[in-house]
Amino acid sequence: MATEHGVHAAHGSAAIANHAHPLDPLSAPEVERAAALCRQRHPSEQLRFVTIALEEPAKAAVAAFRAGGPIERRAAVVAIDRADGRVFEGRVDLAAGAVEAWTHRPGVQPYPILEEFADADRVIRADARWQAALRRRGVTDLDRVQIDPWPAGNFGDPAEEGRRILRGIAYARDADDANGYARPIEGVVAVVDLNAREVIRVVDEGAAPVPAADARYDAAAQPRLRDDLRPLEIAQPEGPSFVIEGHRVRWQRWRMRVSLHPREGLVLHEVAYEDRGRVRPIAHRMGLSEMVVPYGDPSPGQYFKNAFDSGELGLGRSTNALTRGCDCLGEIAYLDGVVAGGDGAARVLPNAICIHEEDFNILWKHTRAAGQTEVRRSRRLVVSSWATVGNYDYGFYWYFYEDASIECEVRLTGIIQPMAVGDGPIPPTAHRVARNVAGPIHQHFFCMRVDADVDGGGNTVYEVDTHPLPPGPDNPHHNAFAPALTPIRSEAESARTVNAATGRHWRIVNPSRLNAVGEPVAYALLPGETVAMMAGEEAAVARRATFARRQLWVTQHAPDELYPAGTYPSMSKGGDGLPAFTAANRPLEDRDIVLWYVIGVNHIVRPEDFPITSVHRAGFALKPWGFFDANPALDVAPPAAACDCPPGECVHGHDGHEGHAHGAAR
Ligand SMILES: [Cu+2]
Repeated sequence: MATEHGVHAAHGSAAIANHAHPLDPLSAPEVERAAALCRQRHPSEQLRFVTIALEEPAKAAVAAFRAGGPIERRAAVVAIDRADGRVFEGRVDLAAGAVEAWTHRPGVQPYPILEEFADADRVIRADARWQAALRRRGVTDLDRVQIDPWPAGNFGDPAEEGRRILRGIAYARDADDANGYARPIEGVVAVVDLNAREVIRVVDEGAAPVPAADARYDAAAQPRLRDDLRPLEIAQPEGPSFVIEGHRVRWQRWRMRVSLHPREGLVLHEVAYEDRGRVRPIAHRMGLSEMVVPYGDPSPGQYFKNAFDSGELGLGRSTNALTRGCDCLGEIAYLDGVVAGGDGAARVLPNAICIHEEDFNILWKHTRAAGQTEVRRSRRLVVSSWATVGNYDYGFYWYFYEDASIECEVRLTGIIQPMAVGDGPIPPTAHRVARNVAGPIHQHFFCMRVDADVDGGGNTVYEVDTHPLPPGPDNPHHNAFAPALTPIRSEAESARTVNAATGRHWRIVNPSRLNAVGEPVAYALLPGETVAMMAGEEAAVARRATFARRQLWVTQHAPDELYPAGTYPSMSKGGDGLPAFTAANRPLEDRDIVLWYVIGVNHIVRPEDFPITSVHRAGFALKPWGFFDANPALDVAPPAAACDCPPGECVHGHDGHEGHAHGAAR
């Protein structure tokens, strides 16, 4: 795609070929070539593909490419032979046309493919026990019932051991376009074996009245819509200020690569900032590595709800096609995503990633005296994507600012996971939102993986706590306080918690490079809203999502350590991922290190969350901390467009700018 302003987004292999880079995601032809080669290697009629993704080349190979070396293109494949349920991992050299490895992985369950969801839906609907349980609750229009497949978790049930399990829960609907989550059918859970393609058990306990109200949120269902807003238009008559070449994005001093991973969703690579002609790296790779939503209600229809939306469901493949003017406002460029269907055919996800600029109020300002104001508008580059996973919709946003700071923000909206309740008192683990509908309490955890590369070379993470200093001759007025920096020396020390009382944050320091005041350059990781995991230590989810029991982990970089709950969290017993990575207790000082920061949201459900919940935002920031010698945004130009300051008082640059006529320009 090329807009009239010469901004290019990578659509299809031609654009990729023009800007080929070892970190480009697989193109549609590459996905299909990998699938075809795997089929030759494993010629089963029922071979299905879970993921076909770029096997990211080692950092040394990327550096060699930059120095003029060859480009490597390999696919990492996860496949399941549905004839016998065996899982395979493949490694395909796309240039050589060779399957270099094809490994049977017993005892793991990759996330289901869409065909399996369809199978589960079919066998549940046909099951007489399930039909009877619904009829007992007064649900008779079974064709209209919506069935949501839930990851099974692992609760130690011997009947589920070694099987490929999903739990189907059901919702009554009066129309095909009804709110699918308004009328939960409580206490009926169909347990499906996806390999056997059969319902192995129907849980039927804890019944409650099926809510009657359809709780619609679409515009057509509202009695009256507001009509008191006048148009607000965002115009960039000369086009946006960023340039996209293939997957590379440049905006002012920022440099990065942007792509969609079939499992992780939005991923950024080679994030760097140009400082006086030198491109200084900040992170090799940043993105969401896992998430989990543990529910806190113990009832039979709820206790198992612990969705790992990335590793158990696939965020990339769940990514929305975004719409200009609705999802994204202004001068927008989109990048497509490419994922593999179960049959190995490439599915192009159009408009998967939105890239645009936003005015973001004031960057900096000072008024010396009346009429002597220096003020700069803040402009930010926004890179975002949205995924819908069942009832919830999640936005993943990265903001890049002109003062070299970065913010990561997750946006949560969609519909709460509902629970049907009677008219009497309900337990404290759920909150009533409407007649016979409650929202069980739950938490959302997002583990953001930051493969740090602060100014290149080795980095060290310091924990920074600010404390009062002891009173004494050096502190006679008892007012002194100062930060204390503690290095995180090894992985045994690396599972950290936030601490509001000491204003705790972390600094990623490059000990080999000094700034103008003689201190090592650094970026700080500043926590935002987060919370501890509430599930008890012995809870299945606490063992499987150990990452969410802390807010920061640091590990030494290893190319195969990407997922904090392990590569295959579905039905895992726990222990994979960060607990296993950090058990090696590798040293962390002046090394190639990875930070895993966990955003946590405690969701005590409100009536206002129903029938749809407005966006809630949570995130963290990366801020230069002595990375520069002074504020790097001094050279941001004053507002050029017409401003309203009185004649003679406006000191911010209108030299030569036509149209800046002191309030006369509108
Ligand atoms: Cu929630």
